[in-house]
Amino acid sequence: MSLSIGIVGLPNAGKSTLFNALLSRQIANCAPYPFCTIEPNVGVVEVPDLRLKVLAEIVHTEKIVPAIVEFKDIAGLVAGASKGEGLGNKFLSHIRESAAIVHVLRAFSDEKVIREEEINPRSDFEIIKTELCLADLQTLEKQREPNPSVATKEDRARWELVLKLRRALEEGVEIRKVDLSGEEKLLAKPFFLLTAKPAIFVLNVEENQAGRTGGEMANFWNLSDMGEIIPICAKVEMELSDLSGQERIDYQGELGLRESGLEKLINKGYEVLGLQTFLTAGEKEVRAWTINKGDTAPKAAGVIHTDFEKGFIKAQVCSYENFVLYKGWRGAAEAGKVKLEGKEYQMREGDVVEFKFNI
Ligand SMILES: Nc1nc2c(ncn2[C@@H]2O[C@H](COP(=O)(O)OP(=O)(O)O)[C@@H](O)[C@H]2O)c(=O)[nH]1
Ligand SMILES: [Mg+2]
Repeated sequence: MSLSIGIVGLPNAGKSTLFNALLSRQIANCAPYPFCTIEPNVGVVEVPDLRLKVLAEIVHTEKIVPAIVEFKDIAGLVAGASKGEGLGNKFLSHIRESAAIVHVLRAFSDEKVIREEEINPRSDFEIIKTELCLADLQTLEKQREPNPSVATKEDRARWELVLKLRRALEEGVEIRKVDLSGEEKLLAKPFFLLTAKPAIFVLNVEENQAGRTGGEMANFWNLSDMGEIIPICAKVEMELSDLSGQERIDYQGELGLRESGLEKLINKGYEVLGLQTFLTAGEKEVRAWTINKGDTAPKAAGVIHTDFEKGFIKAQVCSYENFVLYKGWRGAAEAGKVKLEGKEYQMREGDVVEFKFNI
């Protein structure tokens, strides 16, 4: 399952600074994560989840394995990039491989960090958006009208969709903002459109604005219509990542930061990927597993081990809340809060699960 989030933005927006701050949280040992690939521009970080510690206390284990997300530092997006300017089209394939996009928008002024025009995150985003829309248009312009004498109903629906998406892009509307039916979404999937991907906006703000809310900063820069805005001072995050324990807490306090910007970003990133978590809690370890929303119990079992999916019999399921309230499997079972679910069961966020299988 691809959990990768691409970091994009104009040069000197602070992408690499933010990425390096994330890297300081990179998990050193990838062994428990079968999907994990570490490359120079990829940072694999754990998703902070307070539930895991609570579960670990209940089942008396020391070992906690959180869910992970990957961030990728993608350089090379400049005006004209879709036509081959700068690093050309290379960045496109990196974005295409990402499941979601973080846009880093510069809102700090620092004369040491070169920039020709006045600071303007809105117009910076417009430049990026234009390039991504143009790249998507190029993709769709490769599609050809089906021959009416042999076209199936689906072929015709796909062509109608291509025309609809092209119209949107020509007006500068990203595909993620276009109203699509479930069927249209399925038809659009194989085009791997860049502007269809979920997006989050990191506003790289001045040091003294790091504690401001997303709403305040979005109002200030006129970005309210864009989506989720996370104000982060990348430089501060970089400094914070060099500190440990109490020093970090003290410095965060001085800056008026309740939560580190990185934590907000990681959690938000995980959320926009459209994923959900289920939990396992045994003596060996407590662990968060990542599945797609709507996945069934056998699918979830398959994330742990492919054999578990094939040999799936039942899932013993308890909600996280009940598991905590009744202090573990036995108490929850006595209270009638543990259910045996079959193949059709759709997993819910925070289910604590034990799979019964036959291999
Ligand atoms: N003052 C200030 N400088 C920053 C901040 N974030 C990044 N920089 C500086 O801006 C320059 C470009 O940052 P970098 O992360 O390399 O940008 P990238 O081109 O988007 O990867 C570097 O000199 C950073 O130290 C920030 O929040 N405040
Ligand atoms: Mg960079």
